[in-house]
Amino acid sequence: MTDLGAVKSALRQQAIELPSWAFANSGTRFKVFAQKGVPRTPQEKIADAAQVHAYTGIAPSVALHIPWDAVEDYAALAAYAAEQGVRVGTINANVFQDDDYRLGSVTNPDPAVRRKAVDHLLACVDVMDATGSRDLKLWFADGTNYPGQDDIRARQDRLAEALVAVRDRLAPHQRILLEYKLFEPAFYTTDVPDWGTAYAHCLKLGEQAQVVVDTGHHAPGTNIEFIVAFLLREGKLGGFDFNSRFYADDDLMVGAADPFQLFRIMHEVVRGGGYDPAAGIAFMLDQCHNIEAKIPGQIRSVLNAQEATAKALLVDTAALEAAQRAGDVLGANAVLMDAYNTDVRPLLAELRAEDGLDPDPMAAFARSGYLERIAAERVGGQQAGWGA
Ligand code: LRH
Ligand code: MN
Ligand code: MN
Repeated sequence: MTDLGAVKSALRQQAIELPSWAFANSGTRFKVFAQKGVPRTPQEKIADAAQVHAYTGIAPSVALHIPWDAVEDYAALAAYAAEQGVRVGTINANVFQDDDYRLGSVTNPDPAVRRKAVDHLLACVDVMDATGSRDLKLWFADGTNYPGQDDIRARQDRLAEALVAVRDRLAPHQRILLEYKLFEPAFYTTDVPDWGTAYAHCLKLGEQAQVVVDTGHHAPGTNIEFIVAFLLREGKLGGFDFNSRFYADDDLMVGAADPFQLFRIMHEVVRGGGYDPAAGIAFMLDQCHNIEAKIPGQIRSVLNAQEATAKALLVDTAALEAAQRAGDVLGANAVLMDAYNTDVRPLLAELRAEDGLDPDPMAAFARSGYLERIAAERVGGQQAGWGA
């Protein structure tokens, strides 16, 4: 039997970080569908993210992407976030949207381009100092498109050199979160294609470097929960970029494509002690809403993540371990499936009501009129990301 009171208090500790770029227009390489009222400034993105927190109660921070979210005064931006009831979280360094990076950023064969990329990473640490952020998330679009295009080994050397320079600039409480991705935009080699490569670099960098698992960045069929269990056990899991995929890096709403996979991942997180805030795991969303409304899309994702977490917390650990020890294959599987098949929506509605939130965040936000208000007030939205 699981203690429902303990499950509720664990759920109250949950903190999911929202990506600023989810609130602005983004799309595929074919079309960016503009939406009315999209944020024109980093401040407006933060204001929208604050809405998600206001209705869910579990999304207290916003990740920035620099220079998409460039401002003059980052301390002032952090103060603005606080006024809105949220805080600035992870700083994502963008070294993929400049013509100079055609052949890569930190692994580029040209030392001048590498210097420019590293300088930007170091500038992002300055931003962290101003915002009070703990984590610098590094994803490199670097790679090659054709066999022979560049030296695979030399590119690893250049990557390692850049990472050391960044690590040496970190304050003791700050971390590098290194994100891997199988392919895209590079189609032959990618310089950080998988968790093994990220792990090997982080191991050399030491305690201040950990791996980020973006759930859309693997080959089809990859067992992501195994990677999570392994990295947690090694103390090298830094965080997640949650999103859903059917095919490649689709960036769909969390829990939309495969809620069972999300549950299995959260089960391994709980099992490995990663749900304890002391473990320092950053639970971030990384998605783009191409056709659906952005703020409700983020609310839906947060709620899906919360449901998967509730189910993971409901697993009857004692019964599961007993069945596993007894070699009871069907019994062990049944314990896990019992938790997954529990409808946790009434429990979560009750939790929200107890905490003074509306039990139905989607409906409450829709009723609030916020979307209509920003559509009227904000004219001329900006594009974040791929189309920018
Ligand atoms: C790369 C990625 C990475 C970027 C974000 C915009 O596909 O997942 O996290 O920062 O998308
Ligand atoms: Mn990502
Ligand atoms: Mn991605």
